[in-house]
Amino acid sequence: MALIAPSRRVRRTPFSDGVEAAGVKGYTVYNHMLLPTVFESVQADYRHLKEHVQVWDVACERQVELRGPDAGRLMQILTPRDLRGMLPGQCFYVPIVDETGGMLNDPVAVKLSEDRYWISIADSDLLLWTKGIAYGYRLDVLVDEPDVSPLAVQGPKADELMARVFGDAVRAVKFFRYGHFDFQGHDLVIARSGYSKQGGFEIYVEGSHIGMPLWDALFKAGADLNVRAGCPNLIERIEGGLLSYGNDMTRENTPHECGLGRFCNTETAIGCIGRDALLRVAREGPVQQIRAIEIPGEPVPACDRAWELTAKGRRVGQVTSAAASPDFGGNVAVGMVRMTHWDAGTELVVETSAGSRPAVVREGFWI
Ligand code: THG
Repeated sequence: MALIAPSRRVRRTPFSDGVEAAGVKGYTVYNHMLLPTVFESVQADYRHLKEHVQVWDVACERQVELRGPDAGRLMQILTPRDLRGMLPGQCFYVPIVDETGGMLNDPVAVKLSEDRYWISIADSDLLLWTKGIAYGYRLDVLVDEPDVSPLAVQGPKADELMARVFGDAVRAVKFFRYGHFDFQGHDLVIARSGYSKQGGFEIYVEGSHIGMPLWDALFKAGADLNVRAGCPNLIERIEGGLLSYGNDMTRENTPHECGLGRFCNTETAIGCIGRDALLRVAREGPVQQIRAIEIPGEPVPACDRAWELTAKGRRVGQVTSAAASPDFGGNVAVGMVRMTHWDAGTELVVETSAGSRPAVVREGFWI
C-alpha cells in the first residue's frame, strides 16, 4: 500500500519518536492521529504479545473530558448504561448511541470525581456530538480534549514491568479500576484495562512532555523481560472478540446487534439519548447480531471492505474483520449475521476479495 502522507491533520503522538525508533512498519489513522498497526509482522507481534510484554502507543484513544457540576448528568445523557452505581476509581465500557439507537462510539468512561470524567473514545468524532449535546441542553459543563495520551502495557509480563516502574502497589489495581501513581513527580492515572485479552494496564499520560521519558523508562526497566513496542493486534483482538468501531459496527447498528446489550440498562438509564429506540429493540430483540466466524483453510486477504455472507446464494450477513490465526488454525473473523443463520455450526459462504470461501458460525470467540 502507498504511504500515509505526513501532515498536521494526521496528528503525531507524544510517543511517535519512540515508535519510529522501534521500527514501526505500518500505521493507520484513528481519531485523526497515527496508530501503529505492525512492528515485526502481525504474526510475530501476536506471538510476542502472548508470551512477553509490549508497550503500545494508543494515544489515538483520545479523551473527551467533561468537567463541571453537570458532568455526571451529561455522561448519563450520552449512554444507555446505568451509571448511578459508578464511583471514582472505576472505568465503564459504555455504548454511545444517537436518537435512533445507532452506535456512535464504544468508549471506556473513566470517572475521576463527581464532577470530572474522561471518555476514552473509539474512532469517531465524539467530541463534536458531546459539545453539541452540552450546548443544546444548556449544561454547566466544560467539554474538551485534554493533553492526555494513553500508553498501554499489555501481555503476561505486564504486572512485572509495571511494578518495576510504579512500585508493587500497581499489582493490586483490579480490572477496569484505576489508581494514581507517581512518575518523576507527575501524578498519573493507571487502569487495569486495554485492547487485548492478554492482561495489562493503560497509563493515561497527562502532559505530552512526559511521553518519551515514560516510554524510555519502561524499555529500560523491561530489557530482561524482552519488552517490545507493540500495538493492538488484529489477530489477537478478533480471537478475543474485541470489536472495532467503524469496522465491525457503525451508526447502522444498535448495541444489541453488537452484542453490547449487556452494557445497556435502558429501562433505568433515565434521560439517555436513544432510550425510546433502544427500549423497542430490547423488547423485540435484534434481527441480526455479531458472531464469531471461522473461515477454514488458507489465509484470507486483508478485510478492507465488508464481505457478504451468503447461504444458498442469499445474503444473510457480512464479515467485517478477518485474519489467519497461528494458534487456532484457519482464519478467525467477526461478522454480523441474520437471525435465521446465526446459530453455532451454521455453514455459510463468505465472498472475500479473493473469492468465495466456506465459513462457519461459532458458539463464541476464541479467547
Ligand atoms: N482502552 C481505552 N480506550 C479505548 C479502548 C481501550 N478507546 C477505543 C477503544 N478501545 C474502545 N473500544 C473498546 C472495546 C473493548 C474494550 C474496551 C474498549 C474492552 N472490552 C472488554 C471485553 O469485551 O472483554 C471488557 C469490557 C467489560 O467487561 O467492561 O476492554 O481499549 N482506554
